[in-house]
Amino acid sequence: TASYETIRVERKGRSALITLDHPKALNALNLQVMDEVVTAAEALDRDQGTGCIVLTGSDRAFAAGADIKEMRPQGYMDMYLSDWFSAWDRFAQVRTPTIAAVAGHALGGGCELAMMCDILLAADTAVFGQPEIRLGVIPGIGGSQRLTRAIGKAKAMDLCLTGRTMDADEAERAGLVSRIIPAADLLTEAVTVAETVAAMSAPVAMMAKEAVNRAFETTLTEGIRFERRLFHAVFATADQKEGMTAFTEKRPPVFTHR
Ligand code: CO8
Repeated sequence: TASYETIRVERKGRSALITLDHPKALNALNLQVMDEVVTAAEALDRDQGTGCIVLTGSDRAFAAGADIKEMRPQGYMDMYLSDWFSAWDRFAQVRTPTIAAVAGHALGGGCELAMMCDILLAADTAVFGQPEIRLGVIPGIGGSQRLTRAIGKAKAMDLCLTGRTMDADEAERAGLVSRIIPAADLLTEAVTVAETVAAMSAPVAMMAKEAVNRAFETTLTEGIRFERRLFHAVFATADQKEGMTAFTEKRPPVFTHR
């Protein structure tokens, strides 16, 4: 596998773990981190042996935002011509299901990166926020859009305009995270969830992900039509036959992932 300087990549059966490992700046997301995370995630996505990807940070920080020191001297033309941070869109385009396992700070770009993942698991130590306004800027990796879709206008405005943070409990109540896990168990639990997802039919899991994500892009009528087309399509898979046969034979299914 490729060698990375700011992340670690491990395989565990059909699931994979990407750990942000840039502790000096609390995993601040600079251009190198972006490049490495996107490269690693796309490589795992291309590998049909990968059924789920977990993205995590350290106990102290998932990521404390985009790298402020790297951004500080940039001008508009630098940002515009390099299309600063646009490569993160490629992480969001990964078709394999992704899980963010968040402990500690998930601020600014860190919160935005966690929100790009399909399942967001929070340690009880997790802290979320879009504090960019305190730096004289606004969210730039999708925060104003994904946070608003996830938790609604009231809290999204509150967080983006005051820069205040919210703890794991508030994040769960608001619907940003699906589960809160004691910090000591976060990674074990995240890997268990990943293994559960990775044991499903890979194409069917991709279709489920695609169908849910469509809800954010389209009308209800079109979304339901999209879902129905995919639903019909799963009947072309060996895994549909296996799943339904295993049920009637009262045994666990063994998916071949196609
Ligand atoms: N960027 C660069 N360095 C950082 C960042 C960051 N986002 N966050 C922390 N660090 C560094 C600190 O500077 C410090 O370095 P040093 O030891 O060299 O001084 C080290 O990490 C440890 O941090 P602290 O000493 O501050 O640790 P504390 O535990 O006291 O505080 C906090 C932790 C509360 C997380 C604090 O570090 C903090 O407030 N960090 C900044 C959080 C923030 O504002 N994040 C938003 C960044 S802006 C952003 O994400 C915008 C994205 C949009 C860009 C769009 C472009 C198109």
